[in-house]
Amino acid sequence: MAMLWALALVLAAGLDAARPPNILLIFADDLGYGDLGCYGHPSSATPNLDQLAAGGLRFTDFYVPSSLCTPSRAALLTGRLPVRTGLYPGVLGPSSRGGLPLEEVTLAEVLAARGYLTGMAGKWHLGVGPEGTFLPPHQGFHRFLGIPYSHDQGPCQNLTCFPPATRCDGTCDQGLVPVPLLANLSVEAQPPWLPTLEAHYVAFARDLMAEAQRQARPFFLYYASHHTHYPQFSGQSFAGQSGRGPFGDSLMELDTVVGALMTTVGDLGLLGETLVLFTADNGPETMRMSHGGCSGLLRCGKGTTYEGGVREPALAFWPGHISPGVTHELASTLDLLPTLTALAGASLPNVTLDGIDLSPLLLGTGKSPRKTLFFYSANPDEIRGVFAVRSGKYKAHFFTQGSAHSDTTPDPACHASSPLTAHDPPLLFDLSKDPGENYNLLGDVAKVPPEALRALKQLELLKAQFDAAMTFGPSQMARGEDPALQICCQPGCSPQPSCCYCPEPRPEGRPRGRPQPRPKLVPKGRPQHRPEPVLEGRPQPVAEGRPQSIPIPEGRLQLIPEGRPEPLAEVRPQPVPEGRPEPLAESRPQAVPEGRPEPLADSRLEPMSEGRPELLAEGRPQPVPEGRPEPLAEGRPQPVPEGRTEPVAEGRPEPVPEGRPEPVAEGRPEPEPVAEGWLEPVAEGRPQPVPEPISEPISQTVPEPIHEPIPPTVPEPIPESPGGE
Ligand SMILES: [Ca+2]
Ligand SMILES: [Ca+2]
Repeated sequence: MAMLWALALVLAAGLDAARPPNILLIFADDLGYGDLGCYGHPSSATPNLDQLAAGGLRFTDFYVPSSLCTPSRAALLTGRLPVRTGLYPGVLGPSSRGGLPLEEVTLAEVLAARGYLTGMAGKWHLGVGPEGTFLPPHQGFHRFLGIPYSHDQGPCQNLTCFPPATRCDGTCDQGLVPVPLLANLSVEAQPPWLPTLEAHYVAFARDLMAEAQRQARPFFLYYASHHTHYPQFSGQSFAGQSGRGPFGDSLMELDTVVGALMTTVGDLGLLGETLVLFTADNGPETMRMSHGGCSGLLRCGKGTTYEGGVREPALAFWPGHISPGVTHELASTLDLLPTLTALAGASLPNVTLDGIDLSPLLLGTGKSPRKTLFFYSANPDEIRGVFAVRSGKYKAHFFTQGSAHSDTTPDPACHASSPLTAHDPPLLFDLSKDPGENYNLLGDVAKVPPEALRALKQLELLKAQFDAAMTFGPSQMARGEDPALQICCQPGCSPQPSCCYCPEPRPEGRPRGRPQPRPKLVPKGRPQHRPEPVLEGRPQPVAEGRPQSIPIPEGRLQLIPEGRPEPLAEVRPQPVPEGRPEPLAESRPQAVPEGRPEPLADSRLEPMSEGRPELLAEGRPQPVPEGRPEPLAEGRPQPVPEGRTEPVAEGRPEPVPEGRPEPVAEGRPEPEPVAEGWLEPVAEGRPQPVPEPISEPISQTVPEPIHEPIPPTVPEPIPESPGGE
């Protein structure tokens, strides 16, 4: 034991002197506690995540504070409960006026101030606002490529979710513009081609990591995958391949993305210097039945404060620093900001935090300082306060309410038909004996063990104290909606919203086995993107003097200049005054009744520059890099271009209404995520055991169909969506 302590202290001491670790934070969407192979799912294909679990720390009692997208993401990035930051009730939509208040200090801002190169790929869902004021570039992310909300928050019923031609099934939100793919503050496509979306993100991630290494800076990459939120989608390599239907295919692509990211980290020689975290924003949406996730043995799912809604799979991987194992200590996404701040040697924002520094738990120097967890409903109010409290192994439900998201489970308490119910005395469960919350300890008053009565009193006291001390921030959702805030790739076009349609072309069928020419992202005469790297297991070598990643064509704006390291630990996030309402702009356009779209004010959005729309036109223009495609690593059998956004043709005809076919780009092969061999030996001198090489090369994760693959074209009946959460 003494030796272990000494070792841990050496490691901990070494952290201070060493460069701050790179941080790769992978966040899944609507993924349940029971969905991964390493959490017991019998038919999920998640070899890369399972490998992270085998070589890292796997949490059994890791939570999110809210079981919906927007509030959970706000908590992740701020370390503060969503009721403080105003991200309640429900979630933000494409027309929402509100967003994560800019004065909130995000993890990206904390780490950027420490000198990190910060980037985000994927789903934001913390607001768009007028002129994109709430988007990630305004919250500390140097680079952003993603969709600003859920990918079902736009018409998607005519989109292809699985190649070659399987439509997205079920219902999607109606009456809105197609979901846009944004690069920083510019619209890349509306909608993007979903089957290659994650490949775009991986290419973005590779660029970010390589660029950080070139600049000798640590990176913070927040990879917020759309998987496994409804509607499920994937690239061709996974369609019908998982053996678990569309959900499994989507999850399989997510897992391969993890492998591709880890391969990049490994090939850059950064495995020992990179802390990798994986978790998800809320429990499974069981209303999708087999197309949704699985909370395993836990009760209910998304939208509820039962365990299935708020307990998530979570993995922490950092060879040489985090010992492989399983922990039953309590932890929360709220804790990531203080934990990562400590590990990075950065400064905490001067605000009330709900998170706790868990670095002793991660580094093996102590137990989790977290002893309690408080859970609000999807529609919290100050009168009722927290719905449920966990302290140690006991959890009390003072209020419960079902949710449409958790429909179709065998337990009617999960369903939307289960009304808001006060419990006095509360429902009390011993989660160590009964993680499924099946047996209320107070159900039979005559048989209540004294220990449970003591726990009850403690939990009641915790709730009373917590509710009394909590001050809700003003609700951002209460600011309402303004249809004119919907993003449009052709600002000022008419009629809206149907003219806001600049789809990414559909790739042709992917020829296998021979090199394909890389497609141009923009026509001749326009600023050229560097073609994105291939989504394969091996990153391109980082050549000296390599051009900047993510080139931004002329007219694009980069909010934070790159290419120069930021001063370390000088800039401190400003304190956030709490409880200060954000005043509504008086000049805000009035909301328009639904169904009657109002043309966007011309002054709001910049006119498109050469057919490329921008949301914002201020800041600093980014020079066009001298970028040129990097050569693919030798021996790569097949350079796979990326099927990237084709710009909107000028003078494009009026968009076609529903049922219009998606455009086809000739000869545009589809990127195929491949990840292989990312688990390489850690740098010499690392005391930590290194996980065994993965048994199966992930390049072959296009597996043989397990048993009977479900034809992706056979849709299951999907209930109506409550929409966009
Ligand atoms: Ca979610
Ligand atoms: Ca901020």
